[in-house]
Amino acid sequence: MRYDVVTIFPEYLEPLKLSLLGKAREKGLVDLHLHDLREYTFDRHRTVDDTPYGGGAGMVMKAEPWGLALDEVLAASPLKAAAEDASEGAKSEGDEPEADTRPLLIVPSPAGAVFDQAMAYKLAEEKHIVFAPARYEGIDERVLDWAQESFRVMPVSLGDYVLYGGEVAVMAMIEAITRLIPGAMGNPASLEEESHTGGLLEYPVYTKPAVWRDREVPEVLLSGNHGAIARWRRDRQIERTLERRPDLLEAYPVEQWDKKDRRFLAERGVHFANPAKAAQKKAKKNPAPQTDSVAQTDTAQPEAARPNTVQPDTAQSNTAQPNTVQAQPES
Ligand code: 6GU
Repeated sequence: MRYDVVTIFPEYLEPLKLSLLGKAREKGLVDLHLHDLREYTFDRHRTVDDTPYGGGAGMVMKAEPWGLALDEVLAASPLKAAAEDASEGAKSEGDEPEADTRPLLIVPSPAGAVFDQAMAYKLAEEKHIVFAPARYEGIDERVLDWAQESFRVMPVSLGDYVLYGGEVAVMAMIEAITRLIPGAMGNPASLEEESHTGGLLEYPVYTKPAVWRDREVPEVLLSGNHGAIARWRRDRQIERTLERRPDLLEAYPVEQWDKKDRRFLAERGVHFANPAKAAQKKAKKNPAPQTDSVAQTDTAQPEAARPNTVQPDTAQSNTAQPNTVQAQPES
């Protein structure tokens, strides 16, 4: 994976080069190139911003420096060579549909699609990602229009709050993406168990000593009973998710709750509407034919209701639909 970042604060991202990407960089899995936007200005003050046409508060980033910087990044793209090879091959072999060899241009913006683990997994499959973090009120819109000819342009937000600029968002994204590149993690098994991968939050962890400030490690973890430990951890995951992120519980694919999960949730006032039984009940109560009732149940979970599984869809990953779990304690 090659990352390019064009920014007026390259020194901000410098630490990523040194430590954060550590192993992945040593192994040659990632390659980070930082570009100072001011290098693409030619006036004495190295001006990158100007007042907005139409008036209003704040400043807008000028198009010229961005255009020149992105030209240079494009010329160095590893995908460029791939594109040239492909077009030569196509000439001789005929009508193969050409793959999109444009690099991805991520434009951090609070107005973008929200970044999540599913998106990170998808982005980890890319070969070249270019980041264009803006300061001030944003970049002259014509840059983004023009960039679509040569890049797949993707506005991405870190969440529903506003930062001074996109640099911190770029750092967060690079970290989240890099650790998902095959070979980048010391112990890939830890990816399978962590929060947001399986759709539930992670269980709590403990290490030695067994007693610390009068607090004991939960007994089951010392029992050596692997089945009991797995069950205890699963219960803690469900408990935590219910408490902190009920939205995730609702998006969890119903068919993945086992009997013990359901019992655990029922004890906490969370019940599942069994679509088949609900339909039966309804039919008994009201013998008139209900042609559409079955179709409306949740027996057939759409793919889109699984944002946290391993095959995410970058473009539209936030289409989780509530299913039959009601994450509300009974009163
Ligand atoms: Cl990506 N940029 C800025 N400036 N603010 C944000 C953000 C990005 N994500 C959340 N807030």
